[in-house]
Amino acid sequence: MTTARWKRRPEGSTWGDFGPDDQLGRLNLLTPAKRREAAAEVTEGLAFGLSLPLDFPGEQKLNARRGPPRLAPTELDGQPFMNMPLNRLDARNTDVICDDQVLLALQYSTQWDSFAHVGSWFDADGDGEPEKVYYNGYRAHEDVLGPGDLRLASCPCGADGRSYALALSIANFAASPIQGRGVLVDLHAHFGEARELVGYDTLMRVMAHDGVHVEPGDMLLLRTGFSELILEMDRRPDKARLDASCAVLDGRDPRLLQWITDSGIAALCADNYAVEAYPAREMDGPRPALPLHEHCLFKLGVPLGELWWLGELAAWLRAHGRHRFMLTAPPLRLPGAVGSPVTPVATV
Ligand code: UVW
Repeated sequence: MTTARWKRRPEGSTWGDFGPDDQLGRLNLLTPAKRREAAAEVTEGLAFGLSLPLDFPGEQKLNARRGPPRLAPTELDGQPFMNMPLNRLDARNTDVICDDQVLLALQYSTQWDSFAHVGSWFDADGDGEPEKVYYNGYRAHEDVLGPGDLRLASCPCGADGRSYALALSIANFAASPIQGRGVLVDLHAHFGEARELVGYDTLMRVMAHDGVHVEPGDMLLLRTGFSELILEMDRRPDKARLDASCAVLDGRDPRLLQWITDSGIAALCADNYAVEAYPAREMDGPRPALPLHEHCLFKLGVPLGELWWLGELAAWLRAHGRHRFMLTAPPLRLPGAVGSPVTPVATV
């Protein structure tokens, strides 16, 4: 198969399988039938919020590029609208108004990664030269724009914009909202706070022990205990301790990556920093720094959720001998954005 965008697709990828212009990847498996299966998991009517407060982890230590949210009032004519009596506009007004804005690194806390988050150098047009491409062959500088790209001036962000994903933006995951069946694997229950590099064998052993079954179109959630540690640290993260704590997937394990392909999961989420160990295990030669990100975001079209808060849900599921629930987790419908905070809700 070839499309207008690519002649070659990466080995093991799903490019084109969901259509030549697909931007949803495995989220296409969140069908009405799948949502009915998810709804059948709702027997108690209990809802669990799966987000950290968005000013956690705190400081700028987990990722030096991403700072905590900065709130400020909106302003008009130099007047900040915080506790603003509207009688300043009209003496008869009795209202008092607060109205704010935020500078927010979209992947600072509980988040989704879109397929525009991680691409790769790959020879998609088959001319022997690799180019920078993303899922389904969408192109850097043409479909995913950054500072200096000429198309920025004519895109919906306008002349002041400095980045904009014309394709593969996170807004797609809100327009076709992420909702389906979630399945939780509780790695923390097996490893506690010990740093454990989880490959295929370990994941299969834990799932078999706990009787967890995953079907195509399910969204897989991994509880490692990492975001519980973050909460304990109360916005003063101890990076060295976090780096040495809790289970994390081994993105360099080819059998694990193949299982992600074969299982048909629609999304992969964890309560830790990057789902996979970062830095990944050393390996010679050209290779992705983030192999699981490459496999999921670039090749398969499987969104990654990170820094989710799963402690309470995991405790309830364990106490009730369950693993499945309905998961509703649309990101912000923010056109052009690469990532997004999310307030996922699990309903049991
Ligand atoms: C890393 O940066 C390691 O992961 P992410 O960007 O997905 O948080």
